[in-house]
Amino acid sequence: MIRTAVFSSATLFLAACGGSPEAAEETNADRHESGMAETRLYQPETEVAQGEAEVEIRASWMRPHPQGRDVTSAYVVVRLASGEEDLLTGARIEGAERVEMHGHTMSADGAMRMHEIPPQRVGSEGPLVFTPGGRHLMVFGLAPVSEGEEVAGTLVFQNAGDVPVTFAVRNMPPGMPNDY
Ligand SMILES: [Cu+2]
Repeated sequence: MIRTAVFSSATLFLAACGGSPEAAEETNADRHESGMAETRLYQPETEVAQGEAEVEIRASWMRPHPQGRDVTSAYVVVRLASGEEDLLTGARIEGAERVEMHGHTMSADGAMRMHEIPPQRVGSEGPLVFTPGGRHLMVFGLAPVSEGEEVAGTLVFQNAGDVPVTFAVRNMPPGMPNDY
């Protein structure tokens, strides 16, 4: 029994992280749950020092809406360009009702679920990555977008303030590693 459980967990994890075009973000969009026993894969609530900071935004893109849905996901990579550290506190997207920062966790039974995550730190140790199967921006109430369009938005940082971002609508992630 134990072997079976471990195997299914590993399979689910790979499925969620394998860059499948039908990423779990969209198909599970209605299944936001919280308060369950889970493995925490993302930074907990954190605080960063007040100060000057500049950030660099790369690889910002958004998936076309799944047919008949008004929820989609967007991704971005944030690097600290100067300063000690910063905190991404939220995001806005033009025309969207709201944007939430989400992550996935694996529950005790091996199921991957997504949930809202707290503000995320970016420091000099490496980029803060939003990517399929991991952190993502959940975009609610935006009129459907299609491959090739661009959508304007804003990332909100504690130290760097409001930083404009353009999300390219595309089915596949931008190439790696150059875009990161
Ligand atoms: Cu989500």
